[in-house]
Amino acid sequence: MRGRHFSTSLSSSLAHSSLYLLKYYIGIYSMFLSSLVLAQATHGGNFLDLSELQVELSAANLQPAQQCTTLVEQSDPNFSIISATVGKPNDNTPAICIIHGFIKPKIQFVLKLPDTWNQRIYMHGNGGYGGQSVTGAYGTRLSNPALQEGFATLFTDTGHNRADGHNASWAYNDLEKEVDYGFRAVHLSIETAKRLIKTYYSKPATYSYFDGCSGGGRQGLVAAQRFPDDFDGIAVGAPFYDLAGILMQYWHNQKALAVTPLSPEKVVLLGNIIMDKFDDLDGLKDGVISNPLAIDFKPARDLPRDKNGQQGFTRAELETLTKLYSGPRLQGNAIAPGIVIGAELAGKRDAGRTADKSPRLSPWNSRLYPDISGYNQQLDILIPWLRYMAFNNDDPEFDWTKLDMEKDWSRMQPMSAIFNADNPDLHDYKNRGGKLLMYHGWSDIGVSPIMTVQYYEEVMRTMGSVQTQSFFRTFMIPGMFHCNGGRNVDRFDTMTNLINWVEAGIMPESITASSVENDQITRTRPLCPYPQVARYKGEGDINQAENFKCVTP
Ligand SMILES: [Ca+2]
Repeated sequence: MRGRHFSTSLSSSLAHSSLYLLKYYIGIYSMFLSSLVLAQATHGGNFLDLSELQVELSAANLQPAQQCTTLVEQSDPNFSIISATVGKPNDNTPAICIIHGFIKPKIQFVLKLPDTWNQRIYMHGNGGYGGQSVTGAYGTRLSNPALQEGFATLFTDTGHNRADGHNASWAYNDLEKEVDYGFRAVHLSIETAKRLIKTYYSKPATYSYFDGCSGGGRQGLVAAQRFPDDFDGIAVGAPFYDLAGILMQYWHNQKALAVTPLSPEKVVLLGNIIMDKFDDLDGLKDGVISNPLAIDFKPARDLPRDKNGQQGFTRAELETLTKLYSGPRLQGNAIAPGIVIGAELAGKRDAGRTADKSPRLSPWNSRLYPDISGYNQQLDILIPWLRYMAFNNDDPEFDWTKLDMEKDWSRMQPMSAIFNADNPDLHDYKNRGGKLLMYHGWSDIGVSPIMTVQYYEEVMRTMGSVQTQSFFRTFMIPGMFHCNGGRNVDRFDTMTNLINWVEAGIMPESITASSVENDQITRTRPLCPYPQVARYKGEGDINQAENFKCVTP
């Protein structure tokens, strides 16, 4: 089962890469790039470790109680069924009923109902600013593994179509779309789906699950905070949960780099010095900094000075680096953390831009500073947000270099109430029996892993750490980039662990993750529930999870 699933997803991702490459050459790359980067917002591995599942999914198998096509009669003043058709996505999936639904004002969803249904729902989230087509490859690819196991699957476009305009221009003077993207589309889609499911099978779903990374991680936290009844289990990856905070970090980074840029070679020098100095502080020199929070790094103190910048760093470069690692401040207070240490060097595999022909020296390339084609992900995400989403009054001409933090930070707060998912009070979700499994790569330059830890700490302060860990666990992945890729392991099955937790009461004490290259597993490591970290036992193969144990640092 493992081999079958893996090769299916691998070949489909290869097909995607070639398609994207082709589009790159026909010159629409700026639009496609943002969709590529954001479309990768998922980690690899869901439903790959089903052999470890402690419940038999198919034991609950149920057949439909009525004809698929009759579901078009289900429309009411709030929603409409555009179509209900029978289909079979591929050889591995059961025959399904595909419902294309519409909710006012502009929300679309696709609900897929298998002929042999395991009485569960699986909903996948959206990367970035949402807007992925409900009939497109993105939602299909992410839903198929669950469909194969008999889940009903659900995907929404979040109330707008990203093809209507580059990145966030759909949000121009459009509060309805902003609210739908913010929290309304996922909620109304799952509510409507539950109703349709009850009609189709004459029985409500026993369990519903949400799974998303990046923008999808934000949606998962929104569900737990605002709509605790929507899902029994939620997998949250690298949550983009505080837009203003994260994007002010981007702004701060880009301002510093605009004054004094760093060459790719200089970032490699930086990464090598950091690894030489700090790699073994976690007990193992393996090219991975396991706990960035334990590192005391001060560029001006720890890096070599060189007036000419050949063997070391100029004063101006050190100033830029100090800014990058310390983050934006307002009147002396941090409003977001700095970039994380340990994310300077490229990994064996990199989930960044495949269209980039330049050597991938560092994950900063194309994310923090422009790549060979001039693409800079942080500006690509920051600029449309400032123009169309950050303020009550949109200004399509807003110049990011003219932002005035003293004046503009407070102006961002009303819109943050729509998009943010930072409420640490999860009592309602806990009390209804919900389980939350969060993960984040420690070498994520896109969305700050430090902010994820800060949110989790805030929940523990609010609800008590023992209480929190009984329903909400966070797994930090050393060396992993944004949602996947990186210098260490990045393949793990959150869904199997989540289902075991929700349905069999088995709390995830650790999750075995692996690194896969050319279809071969080259490394396994345990992921540990925060604040625990995986520590090498001192002997045995460092590429085998069994030679590590979870300890409290
Ligand atoms: Ca290490």
